[in-house]
Amino acid sequence: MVFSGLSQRLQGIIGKLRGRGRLSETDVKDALKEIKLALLEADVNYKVVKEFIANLQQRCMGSEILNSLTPGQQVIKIVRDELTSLLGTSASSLNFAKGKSVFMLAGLQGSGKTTTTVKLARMLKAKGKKPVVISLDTYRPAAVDQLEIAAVNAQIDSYRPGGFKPIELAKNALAWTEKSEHDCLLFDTAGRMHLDEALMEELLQIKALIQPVEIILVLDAMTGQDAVNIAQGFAERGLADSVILTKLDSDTR
Ligand SMILES: Nc1nc2c(ncn2[C@@H]2O[C@H](COP(=O)(O)OP(=O)(O)OP(=O)(O)O)[C@@H](O)[C@H]2O)c(=O)[nH]1
Ligand SMILES: [Mg+2]
Repeated sequence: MVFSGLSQRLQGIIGKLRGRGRLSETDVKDALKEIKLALLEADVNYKVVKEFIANLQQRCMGSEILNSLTPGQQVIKIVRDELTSLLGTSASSLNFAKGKSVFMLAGLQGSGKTTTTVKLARMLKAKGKKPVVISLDTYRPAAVDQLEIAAVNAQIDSYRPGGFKPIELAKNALAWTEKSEHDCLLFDTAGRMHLDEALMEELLQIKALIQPVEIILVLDAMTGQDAVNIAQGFAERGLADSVILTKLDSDTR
C-alpha cells in the first residue's frame, strides 16, 4: 500500500497517546521528535518536516490541550488535520479542451510514461471518452511496439504514424486524428533528462505543434527528492503542467 510504512509508524507513535488521561509537555515533545524522525527517514524534505513539526508544536502545546480531559485524542486530531493539509485537500483532475483534448506525457527515461499513457487512456475510456494513444518515441527501438501492445491489452486504440523524427510523427498523427472519432489524444514521448538542451528543445517543438491542453510530467517516486529538481527543470521551460508519480507501489516508505 502507498506510504504504508510511514503511516504504520505514525499510527504507532500517536497511538501511544490515545486514551492517556494526562500528557506532559515532555510526552508531546517526545512524540513530535519521533514523528519528525519518521518523516525524515521516509525521505520527506527537511524544510517541509521542519515547518510541519513547528505547526504541530504550536498547536499541541497550548494549555487547553494539555489540561483537557482527553489530551491524547486532541493531539491525534491535530496531527491528522496537519497531515491532511500538508498532503492537500483537493483532488486534481485533467483539463479538457473544447475540441479534441491533446495530452503529452514527458519525463526521464524509464519513469513510466508509456505505462501511464495507457493507464490514463483506460481511465478516460471508463469515463466515456474516446482516447487514442500515439508514440512519438523514435529513439528506443521497440518503444512504439511497447505502447501498441500495452494498448491492445487494455483494449485502447492506438495509432502508428509514419515518419522518422518525432515532429514528423506528430504532424502525421495530427492529420490522421483530425478525421478520426477520438476526442482525447495521448502522445507518449521518448525519455529525456531536463538537462539535455537538444531534447528539451525538441519537446518544445512538439508542444508548439500539437498544442497540448496539458503536459503531464511522469516522475518515478523512487527518484526521491531529486524529483523536485526534475519537475523544476521541466516546469521552467513550460514543459510540465501537472505531475504523475509512478511506482508508489514499489517503495513502502
Ligand atoms: N511497480 C511499478 N512499475 C511501474 C509503474 N509504472 C511503470 N512501471 C515499470 O517501469 C518500467 C518502465 O516503464 P515505462 O512505462 O516503459 O517507462 P517509460 O518512461 O515509458 O520508459 P522510456 O520510454 O524508456 O523512457 C516498466 O518495467 C514498467 O512496467 C508503476 O506504477 N509501478
Ligand atoms: Mg516509453
